Amino acid sequence: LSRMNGIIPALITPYTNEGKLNKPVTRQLVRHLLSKGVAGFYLSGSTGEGFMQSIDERKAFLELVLSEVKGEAPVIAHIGAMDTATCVELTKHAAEVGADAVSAVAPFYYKHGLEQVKQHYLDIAGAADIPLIIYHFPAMTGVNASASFYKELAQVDNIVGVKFTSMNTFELQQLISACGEDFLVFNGPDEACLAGLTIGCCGAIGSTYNIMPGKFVELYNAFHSGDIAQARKLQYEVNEVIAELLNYDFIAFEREILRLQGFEVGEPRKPIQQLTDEQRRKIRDFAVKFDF
Ligand code: HMN
Repeated sequence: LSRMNGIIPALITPYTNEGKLNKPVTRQLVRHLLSKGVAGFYLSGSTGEGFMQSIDERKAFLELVLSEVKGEAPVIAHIGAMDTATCVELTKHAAEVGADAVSAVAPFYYKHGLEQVKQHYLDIAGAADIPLIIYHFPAMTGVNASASFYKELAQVDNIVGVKFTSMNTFELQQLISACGEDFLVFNGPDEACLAGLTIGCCGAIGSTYNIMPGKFVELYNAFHSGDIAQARKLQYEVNEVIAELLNYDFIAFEREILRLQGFEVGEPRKPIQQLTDEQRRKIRDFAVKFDF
């Protein structure tokens, strides 16, 4: 599991012009990211548009990525869904096909109590013999679980970590402190990657590692070699891009940057923003000024 320490892109799902999974471009993107030194892949999360895909597509995409990665880096399948049964089905599948871990957001839309949320995670953890990384994303799920909630779940054998997508660094620190050294806590907001590492995250899972993998791997390495000045410089640099990204839907922006980098990953699924020609021009003009 320590293989998961490092920078892990929440992989964009490449589509064809017809909106189907794009196999050759997926292979091309995966190889490229591996060559940049990423520590793994996180599939079908927010960035991967997992919630806008059928169960069969999520399974097929996982199998596709595994067949290209061939054990060179860990592959984490986000199996989160509104209902427990879907999560259980996807977890069993992920274990069968050899994913390294699964991950799940809290069940969303309906307002469940924390007892129900806990049971949901216990059901997923019990579905198969595969590590589970809980995905903490209170802004989207409305589930505001605290350090003590995760401390309890961390006692379960195959619940191995949390991906923490929130800017609340105090809550992050409390979570790491409560769950202990062996528990894997991944930083969620890429714009605060260095902050997360400083607080004690073992790595980071995020969307902009698709478009700036090299910079973030360098940042991670600089941090670990004690060169904080260099790590900070890199964080400031990537944040210029993230500040621009925030003018758009992040998925639409990243797909466009990937296209400019030579990866024809296709359009995001509606209702995600479809860029106008004017917006594409603006992004292109921005991108030429920046060395990805
Ligand atoms: C995922 O599940 O796809 C991502 O890992 C989620 C990730 O934490 C992203 N968070 C959000 O989109 C809210 C970040 O990578 C984010 O896109 C980035 O920090 C830019 O704001």
